[in-house]
This record gives sequence, structure tokens and C-alpha cells, in this order.
Amino acid sequence: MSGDGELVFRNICPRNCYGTCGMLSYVKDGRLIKVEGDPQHGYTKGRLCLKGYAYPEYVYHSRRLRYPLRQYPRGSGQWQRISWDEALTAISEKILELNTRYGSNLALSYNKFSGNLGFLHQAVEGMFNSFGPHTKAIGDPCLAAGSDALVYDCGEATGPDPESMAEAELIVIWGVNPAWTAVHQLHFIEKARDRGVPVVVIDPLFTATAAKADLYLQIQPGTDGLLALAVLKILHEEEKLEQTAIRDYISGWEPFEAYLMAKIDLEAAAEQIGIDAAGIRELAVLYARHHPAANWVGFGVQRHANGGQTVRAVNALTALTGNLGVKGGGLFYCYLAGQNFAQTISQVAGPVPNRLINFNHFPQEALKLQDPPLKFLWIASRNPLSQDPAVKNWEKLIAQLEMVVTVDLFMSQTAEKSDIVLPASSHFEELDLNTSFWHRWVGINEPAIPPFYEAKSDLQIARELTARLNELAPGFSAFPSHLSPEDWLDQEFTPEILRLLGIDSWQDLKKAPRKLPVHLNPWQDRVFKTGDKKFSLYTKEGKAKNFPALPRYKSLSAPGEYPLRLLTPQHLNRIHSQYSTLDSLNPDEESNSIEIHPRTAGSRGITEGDWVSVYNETGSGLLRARLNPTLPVNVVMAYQGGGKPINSLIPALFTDMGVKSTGNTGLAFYDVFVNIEKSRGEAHA
Ligand SMILES: Nc1nc2c(c(=O)[nH]1)N[C@H]1C(S)=C(S)[C@@H](COP(=O)(O)OP(=O)(O)OC[C@H]3O[C@@H](n4cnc5c(=O)[nH]c(N)nc54)[C@H](O)[C@@H]3O)O[C@H]1N2
Ligand SMILES: Nc1nc2c(c(=O)[nH]1)N[C@H]1C(S)=C(S)[C@@H](COP(=O)(O)OP(=O)(O)OC[C@H]3O[C@@H](n4cnc5c(=O)[nH]c(N)nc54)[C@H](O)[C@@H]3O)O[C@H]1N2
Ligand SMILES: [Mo]
Repeated sequence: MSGDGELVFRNICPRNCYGTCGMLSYVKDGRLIKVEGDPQHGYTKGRLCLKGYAYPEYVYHSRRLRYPLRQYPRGSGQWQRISWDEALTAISEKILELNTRYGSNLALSYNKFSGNLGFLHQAVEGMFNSFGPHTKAIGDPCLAAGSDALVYDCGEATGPDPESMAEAELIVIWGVNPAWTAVHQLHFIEKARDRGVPVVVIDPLFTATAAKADLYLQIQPGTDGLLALAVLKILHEEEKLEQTAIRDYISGWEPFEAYLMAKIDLEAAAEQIGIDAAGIRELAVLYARHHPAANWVGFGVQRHANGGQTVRAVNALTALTGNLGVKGGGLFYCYLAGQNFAQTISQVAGPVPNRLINFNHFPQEALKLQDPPLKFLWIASRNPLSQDPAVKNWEKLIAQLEMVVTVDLFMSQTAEKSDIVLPASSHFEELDLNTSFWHRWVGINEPAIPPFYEAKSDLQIARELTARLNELAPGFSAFPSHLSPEDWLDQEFTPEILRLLGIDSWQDLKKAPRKLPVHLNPWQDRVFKTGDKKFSLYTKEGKAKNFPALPRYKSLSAPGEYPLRLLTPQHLNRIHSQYSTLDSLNPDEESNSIEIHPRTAGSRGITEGDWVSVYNETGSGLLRARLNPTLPVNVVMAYQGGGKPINSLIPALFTDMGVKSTGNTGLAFYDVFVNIEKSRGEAHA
């Protein structure tokens, strides 16, 4: 309790973001009045991003969903408020009717990703598991190729504690924009800079992070692999590679060296990368002079057809310069700390022989299903009509489905196309456990305020829906609907986890988040979880999986009719499509723009503020031109999310890797080519 009858609670931001920030929420008379950073959180250290501070506006937003709604006919915009009782009965009756019609639950599926990454939101997976065999989507649209690159080379997708980046002597940021997407990491980067440590940023876009760099290399998208190989060739010729590493814990050096010497030519590489050879040499000099070097590989780097091989080339550079397993150095990509927990709620009823489809090709594959066709879809923590490639296919799929239920806090583009929309609670309204995909801090998210109107958590909805199903058809669901959120958390905190965290019970985390001291400096013993226990430059599995055994560079050129590369990175003030409703963060005038180099615009008669038509074989969209002289002339850029028609231009293109760690290849969101012309008419924006 602070002054004035205010109560203070600990929350954790559950968004799909590097920070997973510790927050303090101030509550008066049951109302969230202010959110601050939790100073006890050792990674986020009492600071939040703008989106975090704006949570009171988000929670009480006039457009937040209050009640269950039903739309008839679907897509008509004619919404009717219904009671939870009606909603649960209508959904249950449909599920049971489909089960009777087809003799199984294979006509049912769900699509869930990253709206809220809290553990108890895995109740959605648990609920579907409790129905027995159903249609399940496998894959990851975000990080698949890079994860596989780590698995092939190092035996597991892990990386050092990001706090240790502060101890690096050189920091090289390959395609990450932490000034926008991982703001807390800047603290650790700045700590190193205070000691004079050089920071390099490699990015086709001159980002806010690039603006801070000591050396900025503006490369052509998808060419990082070639850059890493060119640097390696220079270092090899100058005898600057770490010979003990090659001797003791790296395998495949001979074929790798042969490839480097035969195929990598500095001048030709510089041309393709789009920078001077001097820039490549400068980077090589930095690696030769400074040790340990931290290589941070962002997710943007692997959103390309050759994304996995690109990450493997940077892995090779890290290993051959002796930077793996050295405190302060290493390869930073991501580490899913949740894997240390049992995640029991997602595994209700044990393994189920599901009918599997590709998450990254969901509507296309779902449309092909027969015996039975897909008829029922549950959408939670997900806005595919904004975030998926080839969004038009979603409209086709929805047309064939008999019932679409979306659980969300807002009327997203996907909710708008649903039959039933159920209001989700915000994380301030529920208990949860949160870990990060980046740092090692673990926190409890306390319920701080009562649910907003009739909103319910995904867990509460799973409990009530499975109970209703079992009332109507005893034994239909094996979901233990009697278990409370506290019961589920009890199962996660095993004696081993409690010991590692240094606490007696999970309730202790209400006093402060704690750090899980695991994988802080992986590979410090230079033993890898690969077949021969060495770092693999040469991956035998590659051939069988359709990529070369060595991290070879493969170029990609623009098709003639669509000469401009479209990059659609993340926006500072959104998380994907989220927060676009917050006017204070996302003013209208920003939301429909595409950035173009003045020369590219000029050659098409386009000036600042003109409406332009952006098009390719997949689709088209009308956007407002913003001239940006810092872009490469052949690159145009529009931030994803925010209600733009951008994903209708993005085909479902796949990365080279991803199957091993996520079940399917990832998405090459950044290998998209378009053309642009000045639009004759004004957009009805
Ligand atoms: N504010 C904010 N923060 C976020 C998110 C958000 O939406 N908004 N989303 C979260 C999520 S889910 C994710 S996955 C992360 C993603 O965050 P990041 O890891 O930063 O990834 P991206 O924004 O996809 O791309 C980062 C940079 O990669 C560059 N890039 C594109 N292609 C290449 C290339 O071939 N080589 C190089 N060197 N650079 C390239 C882009 O220009 C961009 O500046 O951010 C998380 N944090
Ligand atoms: N063009 C382009 N597209 C991209 C990318 C890109 O770089 N370019 N990046 C891709 C990446 S990296 C990612 S991670 C994906 C993200 O794809 P999604 O996970 O679909 O992203 P969001 O837009 O964050 O949608 C999450 C939805 O969940 C809702 N939500 C929030 N909390 C809860 C909750 O507690 N319960 C329920 N039921 N719903 C909740 C939110 O309101 C929101 O509508 O997008 C991908 N799409
Ligand atoms: Mo992501």
C-alpha cells in the first residue's frame, strides 16, 4: 500500500517483445491509475517503453471489448451483445454437432500466437488437447530459421545472458533495431560504450540504432551471410582466426576453408553487399583488434529465403574468431527461458495424435483439408488478418468455416470477420507467470484490478467452455476445469525451480522478480550438443533438408516488373498490430505511409504526401508517400501492423530452415518485391 489508499501490484508485460518488463501498477478504488517500471527487475530496471506507460489508456480504452458479441451474417458488421451463457452454449453445441457429424474433432482447430505470452494463456492449447485429436497448426512465423541455424551449428538454440553484453569489447548488431524493439538492451550496450567499446550496426535501414553506431554498414537486404564470409576470408588471409578454436572445438574447417578461398572474392562481395570493400575491411579490423566480440543477430536478418544460412555464416564468424563461450562475447539471438518449466497446462491429456498443418501456411493448408474439412476455428492472442502473409487466403478460409470464434481485447481485423467475439481480460486482471525469450528474469503477474466489464482470461474461458461441453456431453473434455490459476502455478514451481530461483514458494515472486541462473554463458566448456560435440561449420543433415552443408551465400535478385524491395519492420509504438487503437501513440497521419528514396520517387513523378499504389503479384495497396533519403534507392519501407493493407502484398515465402526447432520453415517476410506508381485518385483513408 502506498499513500492515499493506493495499492501497488507487480505485473509483467506479456507482449511478444525482448523486454518482458517488470511493472508496478498503482490501483485506487479498483482502478488502474498509473504504471511504472519495477526497479526490482534486474533486466528492465524500473524503466518502461511508451507502450508500457500507456497501459491505463489501453485498459480503459473506449474501444475495448466489454461483452461477448455475435455477428450475423458474418462480416456484416451487425453485432449483437450476447451473454456468456449464450456464447458458451452456442460454441459448445457447434463443437458437439461437428463431432457427431464427422465422428471426430478433426474439423476443429485453433490459431494462436503472440498476443499474450503468459504461461496460463497456454490454456488454449490445453483446452484443444483435452478434446483429443484435432487439427493443430505447427510452426513459428517469427524466429524459425535462426533457431535452426543455432541448432545445426551449436546443437541448441540458446545464447548468453544479454546482460553480459555490457562486458563485450566489440558489439556488432546484425539487423536488430533495439532502440525501438529491445529498448532495455541499450542500457547494457551503453555500459560497454562508456568504456569506449565500438558498436557496429549492420542494417539496410538507417534506424534509430544505426544513428548511435560508431560504424554503420548499410547493406543490401539478405547479404549479411556474404559479409560475414568476406570478413572471414580477410581474417583468414591475415592469420587472425582463432587457431585453437579450429583445432579443438570446430568441425568442418577444411571444406569451409576451401569454399572461402575458391568462392569469396572481396570486390565482388562488396558489390553485391552494396558497400565499399573498405567497409568490409574496417569490420574485419574491428574483429581482429577487439575480443570478446558480441554478435547480436536480429530476427530481421533471418526473415529471408536464405535466412538460416545467413545466421549460420554469422555463427561461423563468431566461432572462428574465438568468441563462443567467452564472457561478454558470443552469439546473441534468443533463448526461450520458458523451456525450464514444465508448462503443464499446455499438455493436458498428454500427447495427442493430431492432424497437423503448417502454421505459416495456415489458410492454404486448411482449405485443402478433407475428411473432414475444417469447420470450426478458435482464434486467440492472434491477428492473422493483419499479420499473416497472403491475407486474402484467410478470407477464403473464413468463408468455408461454419464457426469462427475470436478472443481478443479489441475488435481486431480478425475479430471483425468472426461469428462470435469474446472479450479477453488484460494482464492487469489476471494471475500469470512470465518468462522472456531473451533475458533470464522470471516474474509473477498479479491480478491488480477486477476484470473490465465481462472480460475473462483465456484460462477462465477454457475452464468455462470445457465445463459447459462436459455438461452437454459428459466426458467430452479432459480439461481439469476445477483447477484455479494458483493451482496451475503450483505445478510449475518444482523444488528444482524454487531452488534455482532461491525462493520457498512462487508467492515470494510477488516481492520481486528473480533471475533464473541458467545458460548464462553457454559453451563456456566448448562442448556442443552436436553429433561430434563440436561447433559444426559443415552440417551433414543439410543436404537431406534442402540446404547446403556449408553456410553458402545465395543471392536473390528482384524480378524485373517489381524492382523495389519492401521491408516491413516493427514500429516503435506498436507490438505488431497491437496498440494501434491508442491515439496518443499512433496518430492517424502516420499510419498509412510508405517510405521511398527521393530518387526512386522522383523517377515516378511522386512527391512527398502523394497517394501511391504499391503492387505486386500478390496484391496491392494505397499508401501515402514519405520521402526518406537515408533508404537504399531500391528499398521501400512500411512499418507492419497499424491497420495498413501491407500484408496483402506479402506472399507466403518460406525460409530455408526452421523445421528442426519449430516443425516448419519460417517466413521470408523481407524478400518481398513491389512496384510503386503515383495514384490518380485520392485514397478514402
Ligand atoms: N516496438 C516494438 N518492439 C518489438 C516488436 C514490435 O512490433 N514493436 N515486436 C517484437 C517481436 S515479435 C520481434 S520478432 C522483435 C523483432 O525485432 P528485431 O529483431 O529488431 O527485428 P525486425 O524489426 O524484424 O528487424 C530489425 C531490423 O532488421 C533489418 N533487416 C531486414 N533485413 C535485413 C537483412 O537482410 N540484414 C540486416 N542486417 N538487417 C535486416 C530491418 O531493416 C530492421 O531494422 O521485436 C520485438 N519487439
Ligand atoms: N509484414 C510483416 N508481417 C509480420 C512480421 C513482419 O516483420 N512483417 N512479423 C511477424 C512476427 S515477428 C510476428 S511475432 C507476428 C505476430 O503476429 P500476432 O501474434 O498475430 O500479432 P499481434 O498483432 O500482436 O496480435 C495479437 C492479438 O492478440 C490480442 N491479445 C492480446 N492479449 C490477449 C490475451 O490475453 N488473450 C487473447 N485471446 N488475445 C490477446 C491482441 O489484441 C492482438 O489482436 O507477426 C508477423 N507478421
Ligand atoms: Mo516476432
